[in-house]
Amino acid sequence: MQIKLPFMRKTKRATEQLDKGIELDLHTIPEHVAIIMDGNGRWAKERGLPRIAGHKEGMSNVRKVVASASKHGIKILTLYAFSTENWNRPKTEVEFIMKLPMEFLNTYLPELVEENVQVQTIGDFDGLPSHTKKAIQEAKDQTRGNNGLILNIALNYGSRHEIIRAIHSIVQDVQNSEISIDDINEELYSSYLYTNGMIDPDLLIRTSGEQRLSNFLLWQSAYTEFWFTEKYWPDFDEQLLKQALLDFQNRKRRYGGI
Ligand code: V07
Repeated sequence: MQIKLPFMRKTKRATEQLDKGIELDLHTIPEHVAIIMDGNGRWAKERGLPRIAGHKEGMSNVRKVVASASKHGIKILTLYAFSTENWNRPKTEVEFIMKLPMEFLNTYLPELVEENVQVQTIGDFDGLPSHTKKAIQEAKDQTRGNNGLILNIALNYGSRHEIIRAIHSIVQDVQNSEISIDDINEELYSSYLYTNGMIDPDLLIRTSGEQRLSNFLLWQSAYTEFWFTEKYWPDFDEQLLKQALLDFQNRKRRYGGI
């Protein structure tokens, strides 16, 4: 009979990594990683479960991936949790999803505070149900002073809406003489977006095999590296994140070579 001891498993894992010769370069970790967390419904369907079971599993995975991202020194993790288009889903599914921020924060907020994570959001916050807003506002308030990973949740977010909203504000500020037309440049325009003050994403990951942007961070991803995996979001783990980071670093190395 073979007895598995914890230290043996650890040694084996380290050896496998050494064998492959893969280790992350700590100096070129992407600062801002954005993820389209796709495939929760399909994950559930394959198990004969309702779609909402997939969303719930996806929620638990958010917690794990936040820990992995923080461990690898990522500064901003932007997660596409709910798009402006997602309101078209069945009412019961939307209602379930809108309870997830509350459920996530009831379960994990103390840990996030402990881990120095700061919670932020992008998207149309006013358009959310009041119980959802309340839970998130509480999380923002409790983590305001933290200076570790920024967990940036895209909620009721749509990039074209964000762009139009910015144009409205800019035109208004021109009319009020707060700015002049000549002030309008890329930097000023960026400051009118929800992502004001954040650097653009270095790496964008999409799970579940689709290879589109789906109205996510259109302006901000002008120079972003894209990375796709067939795996569904609930199955996206630290191993895969590491693979994405390694691929990102290899691409950067190649561009730097000439
Ligand atoms: C949502 C789970 C992940 C898969 C995609 C859709 C469903 C976590 C949050 C969350 C976490 C922190 C926070 C606010 C929200 C969340 C929504 C949906 C709307 F401050 N998972 N998750 N929010 N899903």
